[in-house]
This record gives sequence, structure tokens and C-alpha cells, in this order.
Amino acid sequence: MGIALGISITVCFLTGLISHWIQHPPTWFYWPANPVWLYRVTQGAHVISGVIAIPLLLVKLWSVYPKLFGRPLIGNPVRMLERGSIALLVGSVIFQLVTGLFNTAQFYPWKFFFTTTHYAMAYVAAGALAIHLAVKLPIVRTASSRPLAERPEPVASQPDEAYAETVKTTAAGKGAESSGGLSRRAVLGTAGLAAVVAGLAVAGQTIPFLRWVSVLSPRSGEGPQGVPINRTAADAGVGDRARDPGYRLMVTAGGRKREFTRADLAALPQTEAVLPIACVEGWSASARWSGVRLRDLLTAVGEFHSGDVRFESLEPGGLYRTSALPSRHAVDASTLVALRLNGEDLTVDHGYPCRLIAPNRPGVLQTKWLSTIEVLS
Ligand SMILES: Nc1nc2c(c(=O)[nH]1)N[C@H]1C(S)=C(S)[C@@H](COP(=O)(O)O)O[C@H]1N2
Ligand SMILES: [Mo]
Repeated sequence: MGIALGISITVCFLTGLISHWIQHPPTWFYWPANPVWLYRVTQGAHVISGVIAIPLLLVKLWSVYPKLFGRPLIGNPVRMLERGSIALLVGSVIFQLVTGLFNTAQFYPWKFFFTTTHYAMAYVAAGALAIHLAVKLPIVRTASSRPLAERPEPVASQPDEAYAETVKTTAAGKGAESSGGLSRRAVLGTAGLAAVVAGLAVAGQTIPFLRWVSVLSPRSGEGPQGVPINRTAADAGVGDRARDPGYRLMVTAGGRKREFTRADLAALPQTEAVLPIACVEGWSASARWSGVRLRDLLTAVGEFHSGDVRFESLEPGGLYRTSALPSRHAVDASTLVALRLNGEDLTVDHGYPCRLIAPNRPGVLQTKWLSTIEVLS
């Protein structure tokens, strides 16, 4: 149980770090523009591994439950340290899994800002897990060195060291009696099944052919033009401005400025690209976009060879009204100022009059309802 849980938490932690670094890139961080689907995979794995960890954690806690309240509660300094790290581990992992799950449903019954808190707490959980693994390594090694059927049942009140000793000294073929009516095999089997069911319940929001089993997916590919909507034009307060015939896109490049109407944009050479929207909340959907290549648009304004690019939305407020695109993605041939989606003009909820779509990026950085584009030197 511990090993399965350890693997799912590690996958979840690492894919979470990747997502954080893409959104807040440290100078040393390298994230490519290709393959275009990589973030879709890492963020899908983040949410699926987190959901799988929930039943595994419940079974693991159930199996050690009496120990958590063992006596003495405090004890000597070493015991205090061990119990302290377990309390921190259990608390932080429960916190991460619960807040993460709620975030996939965009349900925030708390006052703190999800992203920052979830990120900070990840280090607490990972640190506590590392300490816990270091302490338990001898037991893990002894317990996993024999086939399942040959192992004796752990006795809940038995100290770990004594259990490890029993495992070592029990003769082969002797063990496998059950405790409390449930064999180890049955517990592991049930936990494994629960984990698979939980994983399948969310996997369909990113893996199309699993859609029909995904009862837990908040957005399984439903939405206008075949793509879910994360924030509607009405929610963002842009409806009128987006439909305004006086709309202009202001583009700054190479020290020059130029305004474009939507008709101007449509008159420029159009490019098609198949790219996914991959939301940090775990859902993703691939789609066929068409519009003006970003590098062509910038070159139409002024000189542009490379450089980070900043995007601003018509949206008056909100956390996601601007985004920055690193140079590597800005020069990529499939990065578009999109006008059309799956063969139709963008609906206003998908970003009409135009939106950014770039390869291998989190959805949150694919700014809708563009108002300005500016090359940062
Ligand atoms: N201006 C603006 N752009 C935005 C957002 C937003 O809130 N405001 N949400 C982002 C998020 S979180 C996602 S996942 C994608 C989803 O695009 P869609 O609604 O067209 O599917 O848009 C992104 N672009
Ligand atoms: Mo998103």
C-alpha cells in the first residue's frame, strides 16, 4: 500500500512542480513548445495520480489506524520526532488531496488562495514523506523481499521493529493467516480496485475514449464547438466589448504600433493548427484552430525575430486577463492568434474576436478576448 501511495504522490508532486514552473518560470527552467501535447499529459497525470491516491490513502490510514493513537502519545524525543513527522505527513497529504479535488470541480469553500497554498503545502508533504520513507525503509525492504502469501500478518499493536523481526524470522509458507476477517490480499485487492475506479472516474476528462466511464469529470468535452468553457464571456464581463464593431487589436513590435480590426486579421494569411486546451484543473480537449501566426502578425507590425510576448484581454479584471509567452513559444509556427475553432468563427465564450492558442501550454495562459499584444524586449 505504502509503495503504491508513494509512487502516486511522487508523480503528483513532480507533475505539479512542472505546472508551477511553466506558470512561474525560474531562469533555469526549460519547457519546450513540442510535443504540443506534453502538458496535456503531465497535467492529466497530476490530477489522475492525485485522485488515485485518495482511496490508497484511506486504506493505508485504516490499516495503521490503531498505531496513530498508540501510547505514549508524546514519549521520548525520537518518538516525538517520528510522530510529529507522521502528523505533518498525514495532515499535509489530506490537505493536498482534498484541495486539489475541490479545485478540479472549481469549488472553493475556503478563504485562502488555492494556487499558492497548494504549492507551498506540496513541499511540506514531500518533505514529510521523505522523512517517513527514510525512517521506514528497513521495514519496506524486509516486507517486500518475500511473496505476499509467505508474510505474517502485522499485528496493529506490534512496534515496527518487532514486525520487521517477525517478517525476517517467520519460516516460508507459515504466514498468511487473516486478522479481523480480512486477508492482506483482500485489502490490497480492494484498495487497488478502488484506485482504478477512482482513476477512471476522472481520466475521461483528458482521455477521449474513456469519457463514457468518467462519472466524476466536471467537464468531459462538452461545450460549444466541441471544447469545454472555463469562464464565459458573461462571467468575465466582456460580452459587450467583445461584440463591439469598434473593436481593435493593438499590436506593438519592433518599436512600432498598429491597430487591427477583426476583418484586418481575417484578411492576413491564415494558418491551421491542431492544439489542445489543457486546463490546470485536469480537463483537456484537442481542437482545430485557425488564425494568424503570431510571428507573422508581429512581423506585419515591426521587426521581430525573438522575444517574450505579453497578451492582454478585454476582460476588465480577474486573475487571468494577461499572460506572458516565452520567446520559444512565440516563434513557433503553430502559435496563433486564433479567429476560428473547429471550422467556425470562435464563439464569444471561446474568445471572440480573437484569442491566443500556443502549443504545450497550460490553458490558463491561453488568453481569450485579446485587446493588446506587445513584444517585451
Ligand atoms: N481573458 C481570459 N482568458 C482565459 C481565461 C480567463 O479567465 N480570462 N481562462 C483561461 C483558462 S483557465 C482556460 S482552461 C482556457 C479555456 O479556454 P476555453 O474556455 O475556450 O475552453 O482559457 C483561458 N483563457
Ligand atoms: Mo484553466
